[in-house]
Amino acid sequence: MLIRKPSEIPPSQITSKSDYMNRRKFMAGAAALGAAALTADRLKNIAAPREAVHAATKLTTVPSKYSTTGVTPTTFEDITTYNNFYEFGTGKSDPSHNAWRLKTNPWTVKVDGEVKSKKEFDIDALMKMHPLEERIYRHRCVEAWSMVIPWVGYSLSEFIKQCEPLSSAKYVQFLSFDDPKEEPEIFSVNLDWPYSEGLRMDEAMHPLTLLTFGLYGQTLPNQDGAPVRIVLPWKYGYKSAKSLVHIRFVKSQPRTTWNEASPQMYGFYSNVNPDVDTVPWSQKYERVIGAPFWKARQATLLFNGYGDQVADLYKGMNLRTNY
Ligand SMILES: Nc1nc2c(c(=O)[nH]1)N[C@H]1C(S)=C(S)[C@@H](COP(=O)(O)O)O[C@H]1N2
Ligand SMILES: [Mo]
Repeated sequence: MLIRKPSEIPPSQITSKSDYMNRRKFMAGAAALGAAALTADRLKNIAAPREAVHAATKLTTVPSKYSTTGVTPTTFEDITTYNNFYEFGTGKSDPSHNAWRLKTNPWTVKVDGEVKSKKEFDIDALMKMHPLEERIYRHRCVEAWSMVIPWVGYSLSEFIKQCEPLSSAKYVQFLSFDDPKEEPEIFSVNLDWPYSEGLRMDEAMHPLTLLTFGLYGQTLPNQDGAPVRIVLPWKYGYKSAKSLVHIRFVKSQPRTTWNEASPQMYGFYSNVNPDVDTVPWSQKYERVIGAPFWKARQATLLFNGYGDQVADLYKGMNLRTNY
């Protein structure tokens, strides 16, 4: 893990004012006492020997036909220090400072709902269920910035088969770990925890939907959602829930965190679409993290460029009303 002094954080990684303004309203007016405790805690965290806590493990991968070619991955540094993981604070560098507290071993993922029988999967068993692939995907946040990330994982569909869902399962719900003992910053964010996301069954079964265990050939850094998360390259980043502990197969559309917080802004589908603005953000362009300024502004692509593979999922649907 990286340890950096605040002075070493380049300006590009400091939360821009608009990012801050737009999500600020979800922050509770934390009581002064709580805020002070949090600051003291943060100072403690900066002093902690993080490498000792989370030594990354190298992962063996096979190439994948689903990997995006012709794109240069964002640096490991940017991918692991410019994060959204509100359980560890809302600043872009907060997760890299705070997520060392998360204990990722032992770890189990519980599966229930509309399945033949309830199951629990140990993280080591999960990682061995199918050969791990390297999948280079474009990653697009609703805050109109983008990265290219070499993830490691396998298609979620492989896992879903092992879960033996019933025909009554129409949606899949993903729930993240939430425990203030390991995520004290969670208290300062006024969202309905645990973080919840959901997909229609056919979206979850799509081969591009990745059950993700690593990036850059090693286990996920905590701030990127260790030890297991979802990655969906054609949707805004918030659909990709991190640090999963519970997967439910359900009959109807599950609650999703950002939709619940602001339904006008964040729809259930959240497919990347340059023509549907996420008021107050325009989605016409994106800012490429780490790119020189003359290349940093890039036109947004419908389905983030994955239309050839995923457009069929939405055939006949109005993408404006089903945003
Ligand atoms: N549990 C949880 N999952 C989450 C989030 C979060 O705050 N909590 N943020 C989401 C958002 S907005 C984005 S853009 C991606 C960021 O993933 P990254 O930090 O690995 O780039 O994670 C998503 N998954
Ligand atoms: Mo995001």
